[in-house]
Amino acid sequence: KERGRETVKHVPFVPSPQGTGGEGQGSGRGSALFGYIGIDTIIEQMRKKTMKTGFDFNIMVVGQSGLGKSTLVNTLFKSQVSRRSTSWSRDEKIPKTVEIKSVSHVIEEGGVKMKLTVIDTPGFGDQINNENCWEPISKYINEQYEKFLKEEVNIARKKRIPDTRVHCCLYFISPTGHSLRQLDIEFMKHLSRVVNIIPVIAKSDTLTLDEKTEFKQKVRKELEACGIECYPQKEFDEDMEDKSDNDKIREAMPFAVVGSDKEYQANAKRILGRKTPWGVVEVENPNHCEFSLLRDFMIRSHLQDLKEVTHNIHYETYRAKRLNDNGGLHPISSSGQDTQESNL
Ligand SMILES: Nc1nc2c(ncn2[C@@H]2O[C@H](COP(=O)(O)OP(=O)(O)OP(=O)(O)O)[C@@H](O)[C@H]2O)c(=O)[nH]1
Ligand SMILES: [Mg+2]
Repeated sequence: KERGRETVKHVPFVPSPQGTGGEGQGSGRGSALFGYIGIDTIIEQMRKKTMKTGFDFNIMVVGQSGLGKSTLVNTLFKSQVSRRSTSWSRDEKIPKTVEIKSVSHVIEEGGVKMKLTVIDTPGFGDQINNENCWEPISKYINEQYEKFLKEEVNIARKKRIPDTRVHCCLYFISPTGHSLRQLDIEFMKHLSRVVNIIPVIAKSDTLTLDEKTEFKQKVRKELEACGIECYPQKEFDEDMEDKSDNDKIREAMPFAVVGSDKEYQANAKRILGRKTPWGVVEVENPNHCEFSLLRDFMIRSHLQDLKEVTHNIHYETYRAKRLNDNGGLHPISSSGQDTQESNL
């Protein structure tokens, strides 16, 4: 148990993962040659602040009706965060235009509160003529940047600007096994520069293993041929470590996912799955599908980065352009010329 201790010089505490306690640490134990300063407590300080304030995460789902968007979001966050359209009456007409609906929930885990907003886009790609159906979505995304900018350039701005900007857009590709449709390409072409797009292959339990591998490869090639860069974008890798981590993700994209909100019993454990005549597809089993890869990547390793890229790249691009044109914006007070302060 004590292995590795003998070389520890200045690593006096490990923040408790349970989110409790934390007091009285940072002193004493294992001091360095000239004594412990306590720089590393910044992590603990930040943790406490985040625990107090919580954070926003806004995720948008786009894809044709019935591809399992609502189901997947519910699977990701293990709850009924996204309403299933089955609650709509059967004879309700297909909406004429792309509607944008957002639902917010506060989810808490280990004392950390996340205000999750799921932005659904029913009607996308459901028309006979789907030309330009990316437009209302692009408009919505830009409106959120505009809202944020308006707050930011206010002379008396809020200490914490409400963040409604879309941090992540999950794009659902139909599991055809053929190739991307024009609609998919158009959407990603127009939006990959304004928002972080993560493409996924929907309902991948409908593909055989070979079909899945082949389809994934094909999609990657097509995206490359069209010059579409999804998240994580190569140009924003910060160092070699980032690059090698992200290369692995880029090579594995688009994740072939399966969603479900039904629980089953497997080896004395409750699991989310889809029951078929030949067995249960276990959503979180990496041998069955890539749901857990997506979840680990999107939430457990890159959630903060998704927020940062949104703020530092996408929003910044919008902001620079907007302030350059200065169309419609009130002149900025001289003292507040540079408002480039991080709000993350
Ligand atoms: N085979 C399979 N079926 C799925 C999967 N995910 C969802 N479904 C089923 O597909 C149907 C549609 O799922 P939804 O989650 O409502 O799809 P949606 O994309 O939100 O549909 P709209 O809200 O109408 O745009 C439901 O019957 C789901 O049970 C999946 O991964 N594999
Ligand atoms: Mg839905």
